[in-house]
Amino acid sequence: MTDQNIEHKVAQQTPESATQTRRAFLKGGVAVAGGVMFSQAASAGYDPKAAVAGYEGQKEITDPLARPVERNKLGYGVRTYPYGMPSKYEDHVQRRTLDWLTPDTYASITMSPLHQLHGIITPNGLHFERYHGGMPEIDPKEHKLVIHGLVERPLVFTMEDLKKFPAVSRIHFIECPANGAMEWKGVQVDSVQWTHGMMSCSEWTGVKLSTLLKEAGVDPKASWVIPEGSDASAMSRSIPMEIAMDDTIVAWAQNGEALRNEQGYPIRLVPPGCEGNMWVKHLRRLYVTNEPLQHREETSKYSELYGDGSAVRFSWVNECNSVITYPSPDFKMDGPGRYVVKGIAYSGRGKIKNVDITMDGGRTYHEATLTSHVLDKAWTRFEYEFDWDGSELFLQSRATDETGYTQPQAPQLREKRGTNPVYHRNAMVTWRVHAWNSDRAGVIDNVQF
Ligand SMILES: Nc1nc2c(c(=O)[nH]1)N[C@H]1C(S)=C(S)[C@@H](COP(=O)(O)O)O[C@H]1N2
Ligand SMILES: [Mo]
Repeated sequence: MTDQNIEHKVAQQTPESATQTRRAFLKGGVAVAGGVMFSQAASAGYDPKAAVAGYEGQKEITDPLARPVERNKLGYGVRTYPYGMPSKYEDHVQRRTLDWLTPDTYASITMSPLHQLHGIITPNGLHFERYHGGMPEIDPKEHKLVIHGLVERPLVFTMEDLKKFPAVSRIHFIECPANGAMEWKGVQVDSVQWTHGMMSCSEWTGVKLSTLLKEAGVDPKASWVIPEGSDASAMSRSIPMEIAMDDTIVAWAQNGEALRNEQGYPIRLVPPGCEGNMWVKHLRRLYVTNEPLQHREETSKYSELYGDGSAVRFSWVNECNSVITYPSPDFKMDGPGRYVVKGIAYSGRGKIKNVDITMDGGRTYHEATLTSHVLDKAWTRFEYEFDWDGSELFLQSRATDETGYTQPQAPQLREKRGTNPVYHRNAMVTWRVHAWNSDRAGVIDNVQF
């Protein structure tokens, strides 16, 4: 039996609907980009000699089985680069900053390119970054962590001491509660990197804070732990003892290597599910006390004003949220056909239970498939397949977490919070896909109801 016969047989056995689905996915790529089909020779069977001959006579390779150009010379000796970097063809994938967001370059907010990420782990070089007073560079040999205040035994740990304790490795997202803050009053930005890029997700390795606190012996009167960083901002927050004693980690590693400097080398606090500002970097001390911080910084910065004039002094947990990363405003639809909606869902209160997709701005919903591990307080990937008929869409995702909480529509959240808050904007965002027959065919905009 020749190869052609086999192909013929397979085609006959494949149900019509399955073949159509497969073709529909590729339609855009092959037809629009003028993709190359197998030549007669190639599909009849692979002949290496013919392929080489074909290559040598040609400037442009049209035969996908032709000998690759790379085979004509030796490659690089990889040992020249003891620390690997992404392919040079990926250098458009970068974390980025909006210059007008901070008054100077010491205060910085650099956001993760969510529309270019895959899976649930953020590569260390693409982790978002937030500093209030510039990044220090700390020698781990000199660095010490102090636990003091209401404890039986105040303790000082070197990095070596810390690493002698039993460690845990956990995958958790970190989100600045100001993620999305630019969008309270209306649409301001046109990329998911700007609407949601103040978050990332990593595997963090370190010792549980409860292990260290037990070592120091916490006074039963103590109800707060106040961490402080070594950098110019002396970053600190009031952390309730329950959070400190629960799943909080003092981490020295991120995705298998030492913390990046931007992430708080040599140690940072990791209080899973909590606001990014509690994840104190370059951690130098933990003050155990029965009173929360009194200084103006915390109450003026992190307290929340509500629309009705009331205020919440403390908030710790980031609510359930989600966003569609594809299709999103960095992309353009390439004609009617089959598409896969892709996105990220997460909750500071536990696991994601389900994600629903709407194409008509919330009139009808369809359940998405969760396509990654579903972990506690971690990014969870979802996908939803659909056939685009070319009509206008209002795409949104709506996540529900294991507590049963569902993220709100923007008007619902605005009713509760007004339009002046900064933090905890977890409303659904809307990507408007312009109709294929309109003058902005397939363009995708960030819009709001
Ligand atoms: N020492 C120190 N820790 C800090 C900060 C800081 O400026 N200094 N910024 C906080 C804020 S506001 C956020 S959102 C997170 C950001 O963590 P990342 O830079 O690792 O993404 O770090 C927190 N920890
Ligand atoms: Mo933050």
